Amino acid sequence: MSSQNIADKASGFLERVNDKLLNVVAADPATANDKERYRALTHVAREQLSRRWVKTQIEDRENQARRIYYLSMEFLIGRALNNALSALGLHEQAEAAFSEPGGPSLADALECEPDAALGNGGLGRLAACFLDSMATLELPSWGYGMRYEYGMFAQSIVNGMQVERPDAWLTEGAPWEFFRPGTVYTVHFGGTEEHYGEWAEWNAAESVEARAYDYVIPGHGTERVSTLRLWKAGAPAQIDLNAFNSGDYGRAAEFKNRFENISWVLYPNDSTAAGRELRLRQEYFFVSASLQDILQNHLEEYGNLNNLADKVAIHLNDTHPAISIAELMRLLCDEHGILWAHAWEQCQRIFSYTNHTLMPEALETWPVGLMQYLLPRHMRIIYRINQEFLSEVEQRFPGDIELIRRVSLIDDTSGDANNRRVRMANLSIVGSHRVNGVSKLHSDLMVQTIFADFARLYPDRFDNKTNGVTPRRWLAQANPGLAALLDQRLGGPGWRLHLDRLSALRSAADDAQFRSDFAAVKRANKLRLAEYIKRELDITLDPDALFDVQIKRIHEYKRQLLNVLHVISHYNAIIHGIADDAPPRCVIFAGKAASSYAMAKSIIHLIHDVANVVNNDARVRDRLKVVFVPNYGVSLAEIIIPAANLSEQISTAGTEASGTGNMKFALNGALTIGTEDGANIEIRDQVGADNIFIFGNSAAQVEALRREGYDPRAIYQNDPALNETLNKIDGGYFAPNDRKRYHDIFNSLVNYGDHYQLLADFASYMETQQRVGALYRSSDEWQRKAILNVAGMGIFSSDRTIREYATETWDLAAALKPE
Ligand code: T68
Repeated sequence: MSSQNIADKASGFLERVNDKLLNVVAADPATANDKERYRALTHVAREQLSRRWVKTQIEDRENQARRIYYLSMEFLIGRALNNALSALGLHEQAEAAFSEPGGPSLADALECEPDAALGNGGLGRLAACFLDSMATLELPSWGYGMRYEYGMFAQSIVNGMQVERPDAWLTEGAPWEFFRPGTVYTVHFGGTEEHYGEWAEWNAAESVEARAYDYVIPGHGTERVSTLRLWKAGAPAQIDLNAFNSGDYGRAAEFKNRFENISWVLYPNDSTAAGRELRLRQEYFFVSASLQDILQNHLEEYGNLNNLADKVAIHLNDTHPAISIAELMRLLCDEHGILWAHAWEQCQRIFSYTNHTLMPEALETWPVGLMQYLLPRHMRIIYRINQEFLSEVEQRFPGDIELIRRVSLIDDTSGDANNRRVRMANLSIVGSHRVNGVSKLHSDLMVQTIFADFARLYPDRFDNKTNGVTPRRWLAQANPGLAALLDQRLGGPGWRLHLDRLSALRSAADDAQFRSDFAAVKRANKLRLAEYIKRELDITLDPDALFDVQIKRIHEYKRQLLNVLHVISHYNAIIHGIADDAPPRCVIFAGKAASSYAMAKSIIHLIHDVANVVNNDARVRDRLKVVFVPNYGVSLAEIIIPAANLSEQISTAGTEASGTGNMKFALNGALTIGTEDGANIEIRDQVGADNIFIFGNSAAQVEALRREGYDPRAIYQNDPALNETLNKIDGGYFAPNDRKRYHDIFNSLVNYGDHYQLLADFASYMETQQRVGALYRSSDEWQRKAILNVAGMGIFSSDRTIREYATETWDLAAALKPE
């Protein structure tokens, strides 16, 4: 665009913002503050998105489009405004409109938006990246989820310890929402069911209203948009008027809360099943509302449900929405009079399911008693599905009682009839036509371990869909410096929609000028992060130091503790004068621990105690700094990732299903130090083994050690560096006033079996970190490898992942335009 053209557009844009300030926000454009400007900007974008939304809906109806409905308890969206401006092609003019020196800036307005943190971690963020890609690829697509009043808790650190605060993200209004007053469904709980042959009647004890709130998801490079429909729970309109009329407002309020609490708060557990009644209520609530909505729209369009499976694909993001399978059967049979066999056939054609973890504690099961009490009709439906399924198994494998026990939808292995549980993964597999894992390794292990029996029964049902991330948010928006450099080098902005074009960068790795430009971008990003850390934590970082970053949920399997062991050993080496060749290093952590996860919280505490000692030891000077950045979330990741030199992906091999942070870092030119786990392996395949630091035992070796027995104490005793490090932790070196503070951590490693095998990988990790340091010193070689990492990341676009789902899982190939 010519500069005159931009100036014209900028002044037109400013007029629109000022108009919204005056007419919607009720603020004087001359004196408006950043928050008001943020709201006005939102309204400018919202208006255009709203028009696009209406047009998209009309098109889809006219075309009688087959649609994909993505059901997820979590959507970790982050902020929306910057993304909306980019998608609408308004970003440049918005920046120009607020470019007057000393005047308000676009960046300051953008900062006013709270993150929509309706998710825990990778699973929720993946759902958000998928929405972006589905819209961008112009798939007729809807996301369905929960409109939590409180999202992922906000994390503060007090005396080195995590403190959780509620995330009241809606208190200042929700300018993005489109409330749909006409879209309300009733969701029932409890009561009894009665049977009449093929049909049954459910006499529920309670009813809750589900009210729809829509978020428009803009596609990039297209005028089509998608919808994320979130449900809020409300008391039925006829609230307990008796209590109200008699002035007993306390009772009336209690009554109201009993209904509304369903959508109050996101459960902050990742990787463990919550197991609470309220959680099951949440799951059923959002599933029932979503399926009712899907059926109602289908009926409006076609007048009957005969072609439902031709027009509707529903994806289950993990088992959290798995009760969908029973609910769809209930709706089809009981509410719409369809015969069981036909309904079941449609069901299996409609559903598909993604598994995100192999860890047994995350596999969802519900007590039969609870299910019976809350969802009696569904329990009966699950029994019938199970009966038919097991009789098929019995026919194919006569007499294999153990097989029947293992694959049954009901777990009664405890021997106690009161302890029977519904296995939601088994229900999901039986009710779906496709089941996938999220990286090659994970999908292989999935069919070899947790789902081995099902893979034998239904070999064609299982496949792999390696995760991806949206390059719009994770490169174009988070790293404008690198984006501009890529635009130059790759001949325009097309890589945003065709990420495989990054491969053309391979030749740029050998171009000294490009290497130096690339390094300058990284340095500017590091300065930006250093300024943030100075402002928030008053810690000074040297922008030329190696920025070594591990940001993700705090979990034992992710092994932040292994990183800490390296930090302490490196600190020891500095003090002993045997690390003089190592470059200055800043080790940066961020992440939240589930509120009830004591070990994870202790690891956060330890990081702070270690930081305190290391950062204040005069002998260390600037050669090592340790930082824990509080309140990790999408927006913080957008600042940290572009500034990283080294990406820590060090989970015990076989435990991290995929990882997506690993992709974001490499895409932004960080080198990875990682295990042979999840998508790390596929990243190595793409960037080349010379350009990534892989260390430690493979999944097979980890498994062999578990089987054959493993002696962490011997490793502790025989490795002097490790010995010194662990003794410091155990001896109270980092907690002089509370010397026993980390005794449990020490014990978990040395005396209680070291379940995640940190000590087994320690030596290999240390040696590899030394090679990292040495390479960082030869700066040019480092830059070359960093560029080759970016060049190799083409296939990790979530556009590629969604194309695979569309063709192999959702039968939506016809809706895809050629690449
Ligand atoms: C993550 N899972 C995987 N779970 O850990 C990660 N769990 O390897 C993978 O890349 C990512 O999913 C996307 O596939 C999670 O994030 C949860 O957040 C979660 C939430 C509730 C209950 C269980």
